[in-house]
Amino acid sequence: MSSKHRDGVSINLGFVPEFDYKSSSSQSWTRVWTMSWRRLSSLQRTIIVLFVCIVALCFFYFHPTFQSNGSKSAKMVPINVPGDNPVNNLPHDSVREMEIEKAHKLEELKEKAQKQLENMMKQHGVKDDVDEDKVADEKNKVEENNFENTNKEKEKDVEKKVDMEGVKPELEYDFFDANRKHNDRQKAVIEAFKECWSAYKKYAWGHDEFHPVSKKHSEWFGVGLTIVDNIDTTIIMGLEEEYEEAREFATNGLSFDKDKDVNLFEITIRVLGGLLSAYHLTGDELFKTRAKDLGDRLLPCFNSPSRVPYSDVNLRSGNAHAPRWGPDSSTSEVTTIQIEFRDLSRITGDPKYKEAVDEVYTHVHDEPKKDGLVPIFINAQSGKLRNSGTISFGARGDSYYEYLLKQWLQTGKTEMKYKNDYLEAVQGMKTHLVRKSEPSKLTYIGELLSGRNFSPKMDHLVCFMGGTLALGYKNGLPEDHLELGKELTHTCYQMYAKMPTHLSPEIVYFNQAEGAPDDLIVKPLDAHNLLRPETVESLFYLYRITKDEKYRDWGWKIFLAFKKHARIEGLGYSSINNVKNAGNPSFRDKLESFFLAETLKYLYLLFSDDADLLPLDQYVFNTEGHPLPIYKSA
Ligand code: DMJ
Repeated sequence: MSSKHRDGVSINLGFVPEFDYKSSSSQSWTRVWTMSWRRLSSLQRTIIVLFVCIVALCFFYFHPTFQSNGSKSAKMVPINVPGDNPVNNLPHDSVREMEIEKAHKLEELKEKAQKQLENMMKQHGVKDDVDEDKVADEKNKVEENNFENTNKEKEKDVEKKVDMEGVKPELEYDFFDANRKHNDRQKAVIEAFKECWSAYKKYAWGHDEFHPVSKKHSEWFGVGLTIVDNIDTTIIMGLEEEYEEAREFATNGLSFDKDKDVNLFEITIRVLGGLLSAYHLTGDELFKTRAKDLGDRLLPCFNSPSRVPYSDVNLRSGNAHAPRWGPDSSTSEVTTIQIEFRDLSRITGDPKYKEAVDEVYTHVHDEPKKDGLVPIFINAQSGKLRNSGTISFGARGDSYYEYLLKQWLQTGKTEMKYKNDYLEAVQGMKTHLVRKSEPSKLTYIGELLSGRNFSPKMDHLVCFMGGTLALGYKNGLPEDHLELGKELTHTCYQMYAKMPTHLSPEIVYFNQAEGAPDDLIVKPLDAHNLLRPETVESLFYLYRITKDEKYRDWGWKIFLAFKKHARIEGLGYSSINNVKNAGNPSFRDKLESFFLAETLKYLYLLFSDDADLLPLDQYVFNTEGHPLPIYKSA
């Protein structure tokens, strides 16, 4: 059987004509036809059969023998006007009954033919595109659909992009605008940055760290750390020449294909964070590509039995392991990579980075805690927090708390689990760790040794918390957070002001005994200063949030103290050994990359009068001072 339909008309003959070659008068003619027929493809055969059928049908239909009134009145028979009922459209004349019957028959034939055609096409694997018009129609339709779909996809992409990247303030701010104004304090900070940069460039370019006294360099990760950690600093300060140098290094000098064990946390916050920030501030795909390459090389850290990451990984082999000094990872380290990995997922569209760090967060979230407070060690094998570990807002604990708040902010305040954990931790901190010193009643955050015994020790690292509390308040958390943030920042400033150099030691102990002459006790081994940023970071937040000028003045005094005691003319800045000895603080011969990436950056931002420069409702700074966009959702 064969049929063909065109323009909605289907005709069926009820049989498939057979070529009766055996009874043919000419055997050779038959053979030729048979062979020719066999050589045809299924499609060709189908078309021929259809053609024959339609000719036959026309013959039956239009031949006078088959006409009711002897005329070619077939035109009176409604033939499949789509959507019409043929019976309703018949003429009212004497042949109506016959016409009706014929119409019904034709309808039946049409349906039958249609089914047969479909079956046949299925059999031959032919789609109903044998009709060229239909093919063209279908093609147009497909193209139209594709066009529409592509547009829809594009629209979706735009939506996705907006959703993925959140607001895009970076594109609205021209960092290299020649008309950007800098006040005197900002100019002084820029000068300090440029001095460090040019000395590093001269003596250590492409190496991780610079030693300004010996004019030597050293490697940590082997990735030009000081450059990558500071691409965004050059952008934010509007230093186009330095930015171009950094970009050139990122283009031609930077490689992560290194047989080097790196610390997951450190390289994430400094290098991955630096690249992500550079990408957001410039939109330059190069930084995204580099960030993705690094992110991929760090992922093996998460292949631990508990999914809590190992602390270290070899960049080339992907071999991940616990630190050399012990079986545990630091709690703050495994919980201070989430902002960067989430951002990497957003910009690449690949959820694997976010998923890896989310799992870690969820795991730590589910672990038992002391009123929201965590011990500073966690085992990557078992995933257990070490309960006998110290509880601290300083080394190895600090940024766990910082990233609870900042993840809530980064996700557009949509993920309440972060906020709730943060609120619980602040409450736990107030209950167990916040005390006042004697005699001046300075508010500070101590530690719980072995998770139990209070120690009045506070690392300079803890000084981030004043700013974090203020940032929480700015985002709707209770006002007493701001008050506590102010008190803590005042204490941190006193850690500078009370020292002969006006620079803070690395660690202080607060006096608890009534009647003692001084609030601060500094042990000889804790008297060094690494040019750390936490206090000026808090000053930056507190100034932005309260607009109280005293925070700028404190920041300026700190900057001047750095300049006086940590500067080596023409070579930039070095960490120092003894903040208690103003006559001879002695250089440690090291420029930490965070001095430029955080300390100077936060000072520059603290002194800035430009309200459009990195607004806090559009950017969240990672723990290394790299601004990343706030999204509208998780
Ligand atoms: C930086 O790398 C980061 O601020 C980190 O959170 C703590 N240590 C240094 C600065 O002190």
